[in-house]
Order: sequence, then structure tokens, then C-alpha cells
Amino acid sequence: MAEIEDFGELTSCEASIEMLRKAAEEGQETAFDRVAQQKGCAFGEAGSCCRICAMGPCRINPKKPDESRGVCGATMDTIVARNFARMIAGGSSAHSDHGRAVAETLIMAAKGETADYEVKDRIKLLEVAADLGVEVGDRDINDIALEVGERCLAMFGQQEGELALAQRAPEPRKEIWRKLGVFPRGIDREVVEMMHRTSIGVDQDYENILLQGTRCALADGWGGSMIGTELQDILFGTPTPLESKVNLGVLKEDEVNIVVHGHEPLLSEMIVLAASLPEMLEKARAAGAKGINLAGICCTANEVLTRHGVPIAGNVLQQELAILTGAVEAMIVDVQCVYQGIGQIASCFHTDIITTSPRAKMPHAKHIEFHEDHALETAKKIVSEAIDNFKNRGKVQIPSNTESLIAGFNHEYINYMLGGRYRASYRPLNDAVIDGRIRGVVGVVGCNNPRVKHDDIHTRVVRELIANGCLVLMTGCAAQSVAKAGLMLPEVAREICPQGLWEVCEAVGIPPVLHCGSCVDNSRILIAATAMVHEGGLGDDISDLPAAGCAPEWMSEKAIAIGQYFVTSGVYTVFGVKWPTLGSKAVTDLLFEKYKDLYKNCWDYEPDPEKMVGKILNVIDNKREALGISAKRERVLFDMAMRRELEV
Ligand code: NFS
Repeated sequence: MAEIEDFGELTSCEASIEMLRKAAEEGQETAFDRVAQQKGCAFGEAGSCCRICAMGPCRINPKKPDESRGVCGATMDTIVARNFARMIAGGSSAHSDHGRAVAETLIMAAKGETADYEVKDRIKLLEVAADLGVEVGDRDINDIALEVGERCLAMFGQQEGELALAQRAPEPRKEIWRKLGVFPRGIDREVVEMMHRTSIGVDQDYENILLQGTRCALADGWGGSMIGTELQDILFGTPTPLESKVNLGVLKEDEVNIVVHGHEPLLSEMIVLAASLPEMLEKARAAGAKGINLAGICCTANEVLTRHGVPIAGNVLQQELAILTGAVEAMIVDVQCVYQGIGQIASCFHTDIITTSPRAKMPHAKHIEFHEDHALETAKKIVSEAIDNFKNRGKVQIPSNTESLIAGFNHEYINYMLGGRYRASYRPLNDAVIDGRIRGVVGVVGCNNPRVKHDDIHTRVVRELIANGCLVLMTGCAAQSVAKAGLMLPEVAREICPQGLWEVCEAVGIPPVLHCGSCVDNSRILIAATAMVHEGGLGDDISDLPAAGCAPEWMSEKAIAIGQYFVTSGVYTVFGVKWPTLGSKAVTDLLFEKYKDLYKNCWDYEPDPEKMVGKILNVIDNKREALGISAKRERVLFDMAMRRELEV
């Protein structure tokens, strides 16, 4: 019993506790164990360790930042800014390489070079075409798709001018970018320039380094990520709300379990299709299984959830735990957030780890390379191997925990659900914000990080935000945490939210917490924020909105890239866990204070969930006051008594 309580300090997810107990009993190691072995280093934590050349590594003592310099003479400020900027470049490159793959696939589909993909959402195609200035007329849909795909692909190598999709931002925002010289040109160019400027002996002015950090991040949010989201909608359909299930209990004892994990839906869409083919179901039955059960981990899970209702097995910290059930025949991975630890654990079970991207191979895995020109054929081969593996299953222990959720919200649906098909509009949303029924809109995004209690910070932050009248938009692994806690159901509104918010939720039939997809889909939040500005009554720029962003359990460079484009697009953004620039007061002041002048909103850091919510509400209330729509209100603390009441 004592042991169970110990695991309860690592995670608030019951299914994860059960699997951690199993891991301990069987001597298996997970990220939850390794985090205790890795104590971290004070220099690395402060961002003050420089290893970009072989004269180092150079480390500046955060307690005495002015007393030493790198061998080249680099100061604490330069080193910290470089490291932060390189995180932005890393994150932007990941999202953007994903977007590029989608653009290439749209081109192949339009040219008829693959029979497995086609334009599924014509309306979205025409909307994107209009924004890119692609002539529509009575052209064939594939001609339009080809030109859209080629224009998007060209944005990666664009050398001059302004990125076309970033023109969607409100005018005052674009003026800020132009004035500061940070309007992104081409996506790859900004990443390359960021890497160049942060290599030895180039840019040594921390403010100048971070101007390029902004340009690089904006090329991600309004470029690479946005291309990923928009073209995926064109190829696979724009999500609409649907119901599904989440947590390890979605795995099935009597079926072949295939878990898709990673990021790019090009592969997982085909696996969904292959797993539903009669020939595959037949084969599964012949192997003694009742059927084929697909489930997802990480952002791939969000992609196939929001388009097909495929259940989520878990978020990033549950990838090893899913294998520990002994019930997974194959875990199919492509790129990003795939722990090397899954190979080690899988080698103790019958589970096959199947890598599919030439960009990402790993030990203890089978590699079945996936190419878009014969996508379905490869997907069938992968599903077939998983079925063959069913007979090798040993003892199985699947936690019983699952929770229902509604997912699949986005700009298009908000527009439609509030205004109806014939007068689609953000007017009712803006009006609800203006009259105070909705206090503010908050994007809660990002990862899990075993340095803090898994799922717990997300859930506490979101509960308290909705208890205080905020509508919450979520993506990534954060969304999965909160779904597991049962907060993505419409009935939650009346249980937790103040009357104004639950009335809005009930009138429209939405939960107070909206699942908006994967991390590249944070671009959907930029579009929704811009639509609120254009609708009118809430200021002229994104920075005027009573809105905020946060990433309470972040860990990835991708989260830093997202945060940087949120902030420089005008959204106050607060991160939890730890903050990577604390070694330099100058850099931290720039991001937390001076950005208020430069970008009209700033970064912030707050690991304590209650204090984080306090800061967010404060920003939202100040924005409301500036807009002249404030009303005095008491902060609702979502205290232990309320929590207990809900748990009964
Ligand atoms: Ni986002 Fe998605 Fe999860 Fe973090 Fe990783 S899966 S791209 S980076 S861990 S939210």
C-alpha cells in the first residue's frame, strides 16, 4: 500500500500508477525512474553551459555571472540567448519538416503519383488557395491543389519578402513585425540563419539574437506548423467534434492492439484505413483475435482521434507504460517524442516497435520504411505483421481506466457552432466575452515532464481556469491529461463553471475545455485569435484580447518555439516546470518585461499551478479593463473541498 502511495506522487493518473507498480515488480525501468537518476546540472538549468565549439564546454556560474566568460569571451547573456534561440530553431525545424512532408504529399496526390491520398476537404482547399492568391475560377480541383501544394513547398525555400500565410495576422501585428524586422521570409531560411548566428563568433548581442529567434518562431507558427495543419485538413478532412475514449484501458485483451505513436498523420491515416479492411479483420480472426484495435500515443493520437475517433492510449509519459501492459502487438512510430526507452522495454515483451521514417531509426526496432507513393501497401504490411505477432503474447495486464471525451474543435467549427451554417460567425463568442459570461480564452498546451507530477499540474490549472469562467483551448499531450481527468465533457460545465460560462457551453453544446488537436494545430489557436480580433469589439490586435497561453508541464524544444510565436503574436504565455534563461537577468528581463513594449505581451514562468492561474487571470482582467469591459469578481479557488465533492 505504501508503494502505491509513492507512485501517486509521480502521477495523478490511476492507470499509470498501476503500470508503474507493475514495472517496479518486474524490474522494468521507465522515464519515471530515470528522471531520479538524472540530477541535472546547475549550469545547464540556467542556460549557461556553452558547447558550440571545441574550446569549451564553457560554463558560467549563475551565482557569479559577471566573473567569468567563455574562452572566446562570450558573456552569460550571449550564451543564454544562444541556447534559447537554438531551442527555438530545433522546435521550428521539427514542426516545419512535418509541414514539408504534408506539402509534398499534397503535390503527389494532385499529380496522381499516389492513389492513396486525395483532396478530401475542397472548401478548405479553396480557402487556403484564396489566402495564397491562387486563382480558382473553374479550374480542376487537382490543378488548384497542385498550385497550393507548390506554393506551400516554395515557402520553405523562400529567400525574400514576407511569408504569405503570415499575412493572415491582424494588420497592427504585422506592423510590429515589420518595424522590428522580424517578419519571416522563408521557413528554412530562418532556421538556417538562426543556427548560423548562434555558432561560434557570430551574433553576440542577445537582443539581436532573439530578434532572429522571433523571426524563426513566427516562420514556424504562421508557416511550417500552419502549412502542416491546413494541408492535413485538405488531405484528410477538417475535424469536427466527435466522442471517443482515453487512457490505457482502451487497449483490448481479446483483440490485436496496434498503437500509433509520433506525429505525422500521413502514416497513421493509412494505418487506420488498413486496419479496417475486411481482409485484415479476417486475418486477425484467423489468428484467434476478435478484431483489430487501434489506439494512439502523443500527437499522432490527436490527429487520428480528431478525424476518426480513434481512442487515445495515453500521452507522452505513457508510451513505455502501454508496452508494459503486455497487450500491444505493435507500436508504430515515425518522428518526434519517441523515447528510446520503448525499445528497451519492448525487448522484454512480445511488442514490435516498428520505425517507419528514414529520418528516425532506433535499436530494438523493426524498420519498415514508409513512402507516400505506396502508402496503403506498406500500412497493410505493418498491420499484417502486428496480427502475426498476436500469437506471441504472454500475460496481459490492462488497467481498466478509461474516460470519455469530445474532441475535434477548431476555428471552422467555432465559427459554425456559434453562428450556424448560414451566418457562421464569431459574434456570439465575442459578445459572450464582452458581456463577461466568458472571462477570457486560454490556450493550455504542451507536453508531460517527469520533473513534475504527471497530468496533475495540467488538470489543476485547467480546473481552476474554467472554475473562474475561462474557456480553455487545448492541444498536445496537455489535452490528453485533461481528457483523462474527465474535463472534456459538456456536463462538466454545470459542475465546475460559473453560470455565465456554463450557460454559453450548454447553449452551444460544448465542453468548457475544447480539444483542438496536435501541437502543429496550435496554429489553429492563432487563426481563432485572429478571427476574434476581426469580428470586432475586442481591440485591434491579438494582444488586446482577454486571452493567454500556458504550458504547465512542457519539456520539448517544440514547446519553446510555440511559446515564442504565441508571445510575439501578442499572447501572454506562461510556462511551468523550469525556465531555461534564468542564468541571464538581461535575457530574462527582455523576455518577461521588455517584450511588453516590443510585442505588447510577454513570456512568464510559474511552476506552481495556483499561482500560474492567478497570473493568467490577472493578465486577462487587465486586458478586460483596458477594453472597458471589466466587472469586479472574486477569484474562485478550486480548493480541496470542491475537489473531494467532485470525486464522490
Ligand atoms: Ni507537442 Fe506532440 Fe506531446 Fe510535447 Fe511531444 S507529443 S508535438 S512535443 S510531448 S505535447
